[in-house]
Amino acid sequence: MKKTLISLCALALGGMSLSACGGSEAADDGKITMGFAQVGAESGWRTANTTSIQDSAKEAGIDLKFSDAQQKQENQIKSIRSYIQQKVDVIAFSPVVETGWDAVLQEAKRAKIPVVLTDRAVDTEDTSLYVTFIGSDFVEEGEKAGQWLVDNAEASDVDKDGAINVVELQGTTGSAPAIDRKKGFEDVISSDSTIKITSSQTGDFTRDGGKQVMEAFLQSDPKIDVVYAHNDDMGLGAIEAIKAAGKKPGTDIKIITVDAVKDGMTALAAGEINFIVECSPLLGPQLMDVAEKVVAGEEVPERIVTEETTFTPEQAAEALPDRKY
Ligand code: GZL
Ligand code: ZN
Repeated sequence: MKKTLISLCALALGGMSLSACGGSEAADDGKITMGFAQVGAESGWRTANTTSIQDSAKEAGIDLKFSDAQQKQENQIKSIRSYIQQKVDVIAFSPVVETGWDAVLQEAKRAKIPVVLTDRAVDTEDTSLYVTFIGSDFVEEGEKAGQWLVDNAEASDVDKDGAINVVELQGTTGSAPAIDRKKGFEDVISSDSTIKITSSQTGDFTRDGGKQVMEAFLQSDPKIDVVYAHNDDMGLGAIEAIKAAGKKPGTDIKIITVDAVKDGMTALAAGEINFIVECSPLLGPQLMDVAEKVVAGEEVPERIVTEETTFTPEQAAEALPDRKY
């Protein structure tokens, strides 16, 4: 289903400049003004995502207003409200959690400002509240992680007790990636009864969070075979905790993560991580392309899925030299 929110508005104005149609008064020079409400700067992935958005806006000649919510939903809502006040041409954001957005998105709709979701989705009945969602399929990312473990089960039972005990470092509670990466992983490993998730807790997508939770797991769970971390940063924190406990990450305890940012890929190439599922942060170019189309009243698909792959240690060593982030 195509969405042409702005085209109806443009038609109603008979081709008058969009600025009279909820567009920005700030940039009457025909430049598009975008308000972007970012989650925070919690991980290597997030900072690469921010760079991609800022660089792409510059490239496209789009006037970008940018805010960092320090991973707090109320800060993102405040930013979106301020963009509505400023009458920007288009609002884009990565919802830190899936729920609690309907009110502010209704306000944007009433102000006739189109909203583009990037990276993470919202859980709402009313899909007229946003024009499109550009981002990865997180369930598929979890499935890819689970499939690697099913395919490498034997070698992953490092204590050879016939049971593969997995501890899970979850992303931010209530976020789409945390919910969906868990779901995809569990769906796939349920096909192998020897694989069990024995402990699971959120590390909030941060390195420190992963380290602290892993320290607790190591104290309470002597038979850990595998760590499944919802992002590289928590996996890297877990590596610090595993080393401090006198164990070899990647050998005594296998590690699977998601993202494939430079630090994660470096640990993978060194054999401290065993498998990484890529989640591309480079959403900037597609976001700017969609913004131009939406403001011009052109149709855009309601879902744009990011292309991404997976990496073994050998593939990481090969890919590292020309990784952009
Ligand atoms: C995924 C993104 C997640 C990354 C984390 O698209 O929302 O948030 O996997 C980041 O590294 O913190
Ligand atoms: Zn075991």
